[in-house]
Amino acid sequence: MPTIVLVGAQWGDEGKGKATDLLGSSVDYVVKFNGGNNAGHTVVIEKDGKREKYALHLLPSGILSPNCTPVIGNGVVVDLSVLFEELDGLDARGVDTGKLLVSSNAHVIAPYNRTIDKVTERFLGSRRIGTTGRGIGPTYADKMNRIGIRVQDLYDEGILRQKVEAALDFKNQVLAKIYNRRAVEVDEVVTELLSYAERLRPMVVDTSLELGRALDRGDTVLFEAGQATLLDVDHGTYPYVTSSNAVSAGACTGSGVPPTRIDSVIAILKAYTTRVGEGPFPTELHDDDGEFLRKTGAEYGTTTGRPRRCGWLDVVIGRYATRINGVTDFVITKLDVLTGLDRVPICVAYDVDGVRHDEMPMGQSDFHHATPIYEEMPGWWEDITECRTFDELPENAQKYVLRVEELIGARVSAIGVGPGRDEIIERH
Ligand code: 2SA
Ligand code: GDP
Ligand code: MG
Repeated sequence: MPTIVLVGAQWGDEGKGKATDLLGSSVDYVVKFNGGNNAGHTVVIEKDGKREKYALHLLPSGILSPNCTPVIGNGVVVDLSVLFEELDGLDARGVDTGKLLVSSNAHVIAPYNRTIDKVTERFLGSRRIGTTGRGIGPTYADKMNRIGIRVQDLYDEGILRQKVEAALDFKNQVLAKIYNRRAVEVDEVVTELLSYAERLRPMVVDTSLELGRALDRGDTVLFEAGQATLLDVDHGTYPYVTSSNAVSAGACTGSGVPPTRIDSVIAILKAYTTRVGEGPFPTELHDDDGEFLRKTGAEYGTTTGRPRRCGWLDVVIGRYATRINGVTDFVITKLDVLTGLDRVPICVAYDVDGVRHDEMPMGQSDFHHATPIYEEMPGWWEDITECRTFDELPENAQKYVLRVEELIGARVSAIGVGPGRDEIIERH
């Protein structure tokens, strides 16, 4: 398949980084098309018999594959200090980062937007979103308000200054009057942004044109989503979402590659559910089972270290992800984490005020008090991390996967049984 979009099916941290890394070795380009350094993708690679862990935030996970060109598309918001920090970190570990391309249309996270993200969350108190505090929302808000700073603006100091002035005109009043903060100096911001320009210059291209030409040549392109379906600003649990389009359609707007050129969509589905930040979560567990999933699955934020909220698998969400993303294949990850449970519940529908809902309720308030209706599957106790074929899995683990496949309505073509690159079962 020349073009594949890879998305998260739930609330993120499904293991997209590992899946992208796996596919990265067989594609020519990996494109990040949404979000920024709010993402945290962990990739575990075996090197000289030792396990090495990489946590990627802003860079596409494909950067770890030597033959692949990583691309930051126009839909991404770029914190330039983080970009160079991450590049330096990888360079120091011997990863070749020289192929990275950055869209001239991508927006830049200005330092004041990090401040605004953090103070807004504090100001909201109990109504906070639980953002990562990286300035993502305010930067996308500036983009939509048409007062954003783009990568190309760094190459015209006059324009850059005008844009920073326009953005700060209003923000300084908000910072002073509402948040009781000192005004941000235009000069300070312009100087900081210009300090990155020279190092960035060789990476800056028209990435839509580059990708269009690559596809004309017959090259293969993988689009890697940050965050996930239920964190999508249009299709997620608004307002408890991120500020970008994390569903498969976002790959087109976020890269300039049209829908007619997309061939397949792979969704990554964790064998249970997690969420970081605030917002509704029908299958959330506040008991020993929840603690078991958090401990066994090491469910702590890759970017912020926050403990992730944990719960059973919800296939109402799985089916929703199939429909919204047009999923052609699923990868179920972290099946190994469910080993050792007597029974494994799957949420198959919701009860909302005595009414059964097989689909996501139309209204957000209904979703907030949806009670899961569970179907219980028998558990397994055997260690499955060494399994490499479906048939090697214990019978009950096979049954779990087959039942999930049936309920979500799309094929499960791979199953993760551990964090390592090779800890995967492919089904042909
Ligand atoms: P933001 O910062 O504006 O995008 O936050 C808005 C909501 O989106 C959620 N969000 C995430 N959820 C899961 N994983 C993310 N990445 C990191 C990870 C998170 C971390 O891989 O673990 O380290 O805490 C991510 N990024 C954004 C966020 O929790 C808000 O609910
Ligand atoms: P992403 O944001 O979707 O890329 O996911 P994260 O990297 O934030 O979180 C997924 C975590 O699960 C990482 O620590 C991965 O190393 C780990 N992981 C991925 N697949 C598997 C798997 O099949 N089993 C186990 N035990 N861990 C996995
Ligand atoms: Mg993550």
